[in-house]
Amino acid sequence: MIKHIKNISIVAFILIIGLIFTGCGDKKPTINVYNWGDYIDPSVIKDFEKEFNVKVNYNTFATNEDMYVSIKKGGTSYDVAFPSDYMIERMINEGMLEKINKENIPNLKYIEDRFLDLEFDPNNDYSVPYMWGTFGIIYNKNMVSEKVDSWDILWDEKYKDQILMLDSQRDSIAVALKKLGYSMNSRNIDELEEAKEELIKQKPLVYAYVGDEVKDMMVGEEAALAVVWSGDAVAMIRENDNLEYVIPKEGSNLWFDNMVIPKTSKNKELAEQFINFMNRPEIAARNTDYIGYSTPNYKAMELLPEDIINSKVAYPTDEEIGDVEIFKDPKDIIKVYDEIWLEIKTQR
Ligand code: N2P
Repeated sequence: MIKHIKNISIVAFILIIGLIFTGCGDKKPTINVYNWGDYIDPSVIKDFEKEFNVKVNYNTFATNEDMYVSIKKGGTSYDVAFPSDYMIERMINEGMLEKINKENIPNLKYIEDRFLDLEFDPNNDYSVPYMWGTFGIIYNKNMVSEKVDSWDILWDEKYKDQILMLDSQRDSIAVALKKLGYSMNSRNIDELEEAKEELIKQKPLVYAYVGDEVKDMMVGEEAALAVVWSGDAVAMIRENDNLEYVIPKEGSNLWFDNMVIPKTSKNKELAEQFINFMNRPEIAARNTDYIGYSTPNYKAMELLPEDIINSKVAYPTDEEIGDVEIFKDPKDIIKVYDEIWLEIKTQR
């Protein structure tokens, strides 16, 4: 009996050592990808791994600021990240990004011209378009009876505890600035101070400051009004047709999320292959269909169903989009933003 147990332990030992060794011997190249939550069709990652015989280590973030801090700290050596316009500008200025070799991104030819050579990266030396959109108010038609066309409604006492705000400093401060009639790129300390006071005044009405959970909450009718990014609005309206998305008349934000290669990358070639893959029309169409956001890839548009390409939320005309601003890097006044947000979040 004792001998038998001994034999079993030896076999187990050999098996464990064998497993450890096959694990170590698995020398598949790995790429570290850092993207927003709910911002890709997961099967696309699987397909990339299969086709290129690599492993994708995929992590997510909730705001540009969170992503910036993680990359700056440098814990994980990210190969591809998905920042927005103003954050790309900041990362370029701080020398955090690798130049992209466009010869390795032939699928750039599928990107509509209006998404290329934008101010934050004038020659697309550092970034390749992924998705774009606006932000606005989504509301439940059964819970809000009046016309929704102004940011003011988010300060209406009647909707106490029925309002969701984005847990994102740049976006929420922009909402307050626009409500006050100021530019969302204001560098005027008095205006920023006023925006802070507005958000402090609003806080008792706010049910929660949210990220991706906003979708379940609005679809589940837990709140009446929320500030959301347009693509999330598309996804929510698909699930609950009591919901409607509005770009308020005071104006809003037009944003662009592009793919970049941080200087931390240890596998630039694979990073470029990933970026190119994401702009293969069939892949871009699958991501777009899955997440609801707007693609800058015109060839992918041809593969999408009618209800998506005709969506006024995802693809508004110039008239429908109204008076929008693109965020700029706040540069030295970023400290003011950080302080304002901290003060709002720590208010009781
Ligand atoms: C989706 C993230 C949207 C990014 N969860 C908006 N820039």
